[in-house]
Amino acid sequence: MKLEAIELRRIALPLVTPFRTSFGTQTERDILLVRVIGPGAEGWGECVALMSPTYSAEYVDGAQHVMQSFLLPRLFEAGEVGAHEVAEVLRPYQGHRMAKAAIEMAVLDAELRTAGRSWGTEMGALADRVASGVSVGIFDSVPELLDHVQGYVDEGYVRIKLKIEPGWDIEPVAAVRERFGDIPLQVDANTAYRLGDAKHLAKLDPFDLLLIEQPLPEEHVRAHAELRKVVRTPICLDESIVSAQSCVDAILMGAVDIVNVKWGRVGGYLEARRIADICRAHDIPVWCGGMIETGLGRAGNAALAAHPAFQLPGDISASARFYAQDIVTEPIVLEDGYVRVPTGPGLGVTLDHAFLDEVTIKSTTLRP
Ligand code: NPG
Repeated sequence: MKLEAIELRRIALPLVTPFRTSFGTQTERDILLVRVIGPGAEGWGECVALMSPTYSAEYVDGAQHVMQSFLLPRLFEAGEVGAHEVAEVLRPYQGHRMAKAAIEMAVLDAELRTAGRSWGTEMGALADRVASGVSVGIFDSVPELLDHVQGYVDEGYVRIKLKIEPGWDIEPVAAVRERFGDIPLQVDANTAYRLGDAKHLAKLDPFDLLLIEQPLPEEHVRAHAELRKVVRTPICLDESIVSAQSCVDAILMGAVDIVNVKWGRVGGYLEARRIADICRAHDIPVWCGGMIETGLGRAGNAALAAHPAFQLPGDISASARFYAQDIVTEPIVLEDGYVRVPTGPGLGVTLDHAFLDEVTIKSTTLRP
């Protein structure tokens, strides 16, 4: 499409409850939305970078800066750009995958809306609904954790993921197993351990977890291969998989049993789909991660997770898990433990413009 203008809009959304992980506690999201405008076409994307560079090197102010100073001027210069060309056009600039992903998402949304095609069609979706798991943060005490897990189980989530870190691992997992029986359960360490903790992590084996997600740091891919020799629980990589290439490398290195696919982390939904295809060819199960997206990203994630490579429930919880009100008019809801895959053109959701204006902090529009 020909890009006539791109709006960068920052919104602030409070979380319904603080979300504590080994990389910090989130109480609100400061989200950068990207709106592309072309002749008779409009599309929206969202940038999943957090306020500080704690999950990965990216952060929201940095994402906006790199977009304004480098990515968007280059995109405008390119003239006519299709969604499948965005990554190639932006390739001269290293990294900044979440920023690039948001731009590609907006262009793809505009393109699919114009063509009357759904996100699911683009992602290779075969299912019309996907199993919904919930990610549960770290708490000060086990009874507090159990209360929260009980709430999510009552809501119907089909899988529970517990955030862990040194000092908060075996005991909470044991307590959740004891109280909730054989509910599908997995843990996420967000890089909080080292290979020297292998024997300690093996103490999780008796709890029959679906997986341990990213126990070791992002660049410690080979160390995950070593860890797999000591720990029986399947090892899942999140932070380490930043592209289709790094996914292939991790598989061939024997470092991974299961892959968490996050579109923002890997530079976009199109790369996420390539990773799903690669994993399917290698018989590596995948599941869809979440980055506390608004209804835009949640809709895209539901469609991505309907691709046949996705064999485990994703972190695709209802909008209400994090937000009292979503910015789309059809918030993602839980129906018997599942989330419906949108079928309308593009992302298949409509923005609630009145609410969007209410939560907007600032907006800048750039033109070629
Ligand atoms: O359901 O959207 C969700 C959140 C799932 O735990 C979740 N995401 O490490 O996977 C993660 C974590 C995360 C959130 C990572 C925000 C980065 C940003």
